[in-house]
Amino acid sequence: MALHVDIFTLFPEMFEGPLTESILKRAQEMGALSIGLHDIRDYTTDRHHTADDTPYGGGGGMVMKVKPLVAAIEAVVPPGEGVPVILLSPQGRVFTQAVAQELAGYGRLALVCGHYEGVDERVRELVITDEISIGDYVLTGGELAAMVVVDAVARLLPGVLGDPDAPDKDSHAAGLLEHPHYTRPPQYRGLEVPEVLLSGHAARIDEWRRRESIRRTWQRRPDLLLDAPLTEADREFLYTLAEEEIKRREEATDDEP
Ligand code: 4FV
Repeated sequence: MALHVDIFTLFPEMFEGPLTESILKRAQEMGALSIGLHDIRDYTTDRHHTADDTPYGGGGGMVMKVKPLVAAIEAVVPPGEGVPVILLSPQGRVFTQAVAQELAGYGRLALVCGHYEGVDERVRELVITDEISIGDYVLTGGELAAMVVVDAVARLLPGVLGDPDAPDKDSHAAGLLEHPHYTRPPQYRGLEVPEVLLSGHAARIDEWRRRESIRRTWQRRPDLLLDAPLTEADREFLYTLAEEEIKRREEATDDEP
């Protein structure tokens, strides 16, 4: 199913590069993805095209005005069709591969990019149906977050990635981090490509990749292992990693004076 994404922003030109290169460009050319860029300032009614104002209650910074934003969204997003209207903000639910897969199931999405201190709260009450954060840090605007969401969702659309199975092999797609990748040359500065990858033995290669995914997840994101779908063989391998770690620590304490 093709996906149409409307993006509401005060800086539409920021989207030039990311949406007009590489995979996102091809996704649009092949009709899997279409983007509507909407300048919120076009929906202001005063001659200065004012889209932000000082906060009630004082305090520094500016707040995006409710009227231009609501006018823009109501002019573009058809009401009652269940189109998610997503505000990008640090207060949103955290964006993950699972959320990307969820959003890739829609035919239409609307992304709202805040700026300055944020948007007037009545925007949330009147038109926002969902709120997403790309991480626990503060950006200057929601534009980069919107690009991240469009990129992660677009590559899940049928036919966008050359290898249709690629999304299923993604880091996080299977709840684990991805295994190491290698390509030519077979040796570089004395570093060899693991023999198994040159063996042509598909089953042994898959087993090696599964183990390396588990090893990397154990080393870097053990928290992911709690929810990852693991086979009995995966658990067996994890126990060996845990035993190795325990032995390593025991030896480390033995060596201490
Ligand atoms: C953000 C995030 C984010 C907050 C104030 C824009 C900024 C400014 N958006 N994930 N993290 N937004 O920091 O999505 O309005």
